[in-house]
Amino acid sequence: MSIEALSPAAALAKQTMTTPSPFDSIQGEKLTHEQTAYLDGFFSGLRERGLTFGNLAPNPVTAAPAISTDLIFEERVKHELHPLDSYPLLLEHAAANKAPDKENIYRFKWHGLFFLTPASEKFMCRLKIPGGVIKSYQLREVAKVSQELTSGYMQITTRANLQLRLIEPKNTPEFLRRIQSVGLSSKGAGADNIRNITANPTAGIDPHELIDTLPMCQELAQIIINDRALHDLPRKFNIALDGGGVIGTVEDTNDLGLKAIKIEAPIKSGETEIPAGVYFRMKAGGATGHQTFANDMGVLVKPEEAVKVILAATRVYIANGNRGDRKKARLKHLLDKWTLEQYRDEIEKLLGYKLLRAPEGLVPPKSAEFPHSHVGVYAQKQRGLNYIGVTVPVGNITSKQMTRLAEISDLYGSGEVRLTVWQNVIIPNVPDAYVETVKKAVVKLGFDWKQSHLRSGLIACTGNSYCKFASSNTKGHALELANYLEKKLELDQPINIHLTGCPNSCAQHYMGDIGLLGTKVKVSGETLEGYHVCVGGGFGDRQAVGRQVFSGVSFEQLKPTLEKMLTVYLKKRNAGETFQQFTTRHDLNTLQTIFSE
Ligand code: SRM
Ligand code: SF4
Repeated sequence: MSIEALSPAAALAKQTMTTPSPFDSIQGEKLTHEQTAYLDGFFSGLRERGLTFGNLAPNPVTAAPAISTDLIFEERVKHELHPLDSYPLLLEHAAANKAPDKENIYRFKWHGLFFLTPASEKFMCRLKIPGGVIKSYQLREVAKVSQELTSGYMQITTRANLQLRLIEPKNTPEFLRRIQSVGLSSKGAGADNIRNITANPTAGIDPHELIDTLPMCQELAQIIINDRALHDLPRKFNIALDGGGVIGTVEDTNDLGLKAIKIEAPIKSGETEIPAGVYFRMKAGGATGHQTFANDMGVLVKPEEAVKVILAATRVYIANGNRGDRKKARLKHLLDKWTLEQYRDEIEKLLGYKLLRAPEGLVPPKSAEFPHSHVGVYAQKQRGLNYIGVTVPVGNITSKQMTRLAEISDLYGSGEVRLTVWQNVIIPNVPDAYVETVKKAVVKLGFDWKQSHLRSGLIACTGNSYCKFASSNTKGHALELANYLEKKLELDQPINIHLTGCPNSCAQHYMGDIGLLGTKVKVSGETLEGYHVCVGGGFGDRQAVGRQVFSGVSFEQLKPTLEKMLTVYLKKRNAGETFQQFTTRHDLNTLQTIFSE
């Protein structure tokens, strides 16, 4: 009879009834109280199943739950202890205020914590802020935490996110507790995880958008944080959702990028009639550091199935991505091996149904004309309300500035701020009557709401102040360049300048009008910080991988080089021609010649 079939009292009696163990010592050693209790329980269990000790056969020899010796470092570390289970280790490190070893450096990235060695024996924490939407109470607490436990300043990242740094090991539990207490998270912000999901920074307020992508973005983020299987990918994975407004998300640089289009009237795709409405085009395999944009998968995804389809596409990657070679592990590499059709078929197998095929010749959605038209004051779809795009120089923001930003958004907006992938911010929901006040407040803060053709699209990765990969001081150089160029020339069109400190391309230099890739340069026997110079990159409708026009230019030399390039462009361009168009219509030799004359 099973215990469940007994009355509660009888079941309790049976559970507590034990069969004493026949042993009181092992190899002459008297058993301890715990050992006796354990063995009593063991023999009671046998009796319960009608067995005696003599009935027991040794366990068949089975293969250990294979931690293959062939596993590469990262996969082995994940198998030995799932990084999401490493919190007790984090507590241990905190208690001793000690630096993690190589394995735990890797595991702690699942908590968003990056150990900054050799730059510093402290942590940087990357948060996750789906869609870049952050509330004033969150800004305030992050600012306070930054002041009390970190360096006192933060960076807005190229995934519309925040990073704080110089957190001592002993402060990591308090840091995490405090950011979590205001509904923020850093779980899965680094390593083999789905990174911060981006959406249009003007989602829900852009008068031109086809669909508000924020609800999808937030639903997706919520599912991910609650699914352990989505925290063990072969490599990093980027997802972006674009609702088709004027301010994009650079979705084509992501592993998965969805962009909304509108089908005005029913349209035939093979035998199927596709009703009019809004759909997403899905692109896959972007990784600009590998000089690859995402490719269109030829399907139309209905908004109501978008989350499901994205999750299926992610799971197919999880199951099939390369876990043996980190350099060939991105979705892009899987798609180099597979066709896009094969990837689509595998996604459909998981979904259990076929996706709508995009009809041949369906015009792809148009992107924003200029990538940084988000800076300035713009009317929202909600009458009488405006969003104000603000340039934050290379994304650096102090805790004082952040607190004031929270205050401005509370006083004159809706207590919300949007972070952008251009390392800037947008203050939404400002009534007409408050626009002038906000403009003044922003300037007083040390930021600018005025569109600057040079500064609004100036992006720089962390650089060598903290990143071990960096060859140069990208953020510092970016600001110096802007100061220099502003004095020398006046642009009448926006030009994006992206500076990355190494080929990892965190600031996506290949998609800048001008892309600068950090390198070391030897000048008269001296090693200096410098850059390779690319031109003509772009994304969306202007999608192009920049071409390297000069290599190894020292930073001091870079200033007059860029001045010359821009001056030549202003002088020699055709009417209305953008810098990208101008550089694209010349071959590299010609560009080198005219830029050096
Ligand atoms: Fe990145 C690694 C900073 C966006 C490609 N990135 C790093 C590390 C963690 C270096 C490290 O492993 O120690 C950098 C931390 C430095 C620090 O202390 O701040 C770092 N990446 C950044 C950020 C902060 C740059 C910024 O200034 O904004 C961006 C954080 C985004 C976020 O909030 O999640 C950042 N990194 C990107 C992007 C752009 C994007 O994701 O949209 C890319 C290129 C696009 C792409 O998908 O490849 C990017 N980071 C990399 C790579 C190369 C990955 C590859 O497949 O080749 C690495 C190295 C790696 O993963 O092994 C890397
Ligand atoms: Fe560091 Fe290189 Fe990324 Fe810059 S591009 S943050 S140097 S990894």
